Amino acid sequence: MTSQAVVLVGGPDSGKTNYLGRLWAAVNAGKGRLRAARAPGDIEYVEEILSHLLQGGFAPRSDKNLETRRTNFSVSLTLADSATSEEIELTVPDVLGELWKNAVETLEIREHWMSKLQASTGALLFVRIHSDQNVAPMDWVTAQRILELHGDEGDAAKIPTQVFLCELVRFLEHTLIKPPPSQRPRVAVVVTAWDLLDADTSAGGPGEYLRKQYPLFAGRILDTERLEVRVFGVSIVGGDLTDDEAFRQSFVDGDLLKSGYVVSDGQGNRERSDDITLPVAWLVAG
Ligand SMILES: Nc1nc2c(ncn2[C@@H]2O[C@H](COP(=O)(O)OP(=O)(O)O)[C@@H](O)[C@H]2O)c(=O)[nH]1
Ligand SMILES: [Mg+2]
Repeated sequence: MTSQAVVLVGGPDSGKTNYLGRLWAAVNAGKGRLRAARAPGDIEYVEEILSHLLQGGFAPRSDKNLETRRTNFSVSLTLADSATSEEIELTVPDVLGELWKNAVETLEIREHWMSKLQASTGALLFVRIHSDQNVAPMDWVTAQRILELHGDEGDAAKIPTQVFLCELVRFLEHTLIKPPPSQRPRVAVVVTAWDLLDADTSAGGPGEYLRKQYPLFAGRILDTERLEVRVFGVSIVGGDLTDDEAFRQSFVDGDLLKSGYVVSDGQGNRERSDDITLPVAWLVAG
């Protein structure tokens, strides 16, 4: 048995925790491409996230119990259609998005997480639609005005989201290890809260969404020669539990395992699947 480790990276509020909870529901039920090889050591953590979803709400970022948890969550997974019994270890460092934010802002990453990254062959990189933590790049005039008002502090000091994402790609380029025999490490860019998009934008697909919203980042992931990158759009339950009461009600009355979907840019047209494990399955399928 060999084992591969993949990590979850992304800024605060990018959808990591909620995706993990939904992913756990799917791998535990064993219906998707990826299945749990056995129960994780720290099952309470994912069960707690899941219980929020089952009660009809996203796991809140303000939940101190979840956010201050310092466990290094990991679960062993296997591929349903694989002939071998190869196990894949999914590792979630710290779960605190602030870690990645600090790493980019200070160009420093704690030794412990550095070694986690250096032991991983792939990563899920999260970016969320309509997050209030997203920072748009400023045009020159606005930047100038903010500088006049606030000096070096305030919004002018914030790193635009797409610059942040490019920096994370750079981290991954320099740390992820090649999976055997000699392929490039894979990075699945997961665009979360896909359900929040209007029909037109959604129809364009996740690649097109990134090109419009974060052109610098979209170009960066096309250019990289060290990584193999694929973009996915994900809605963990298929709608918005926060602001859409009608959806929330129908979701609570329905089946969590039948909710949610993944979109990806296929061969010329868009592919949609109800298997929420797909981005991780693609990472490890090799
Ligand atoms: N509409 C919608 N919102 C989502 C989805 N996934 C996450 N969110 C929102 O994103 C917020 C942050 O998610 P969280 O998992 O806490 O992000 P983290 O800080 O990266 O762990 C949640 O509170 C939800 O409001 C989704 O699939 N659909
Ligand atoms: Mg979180």
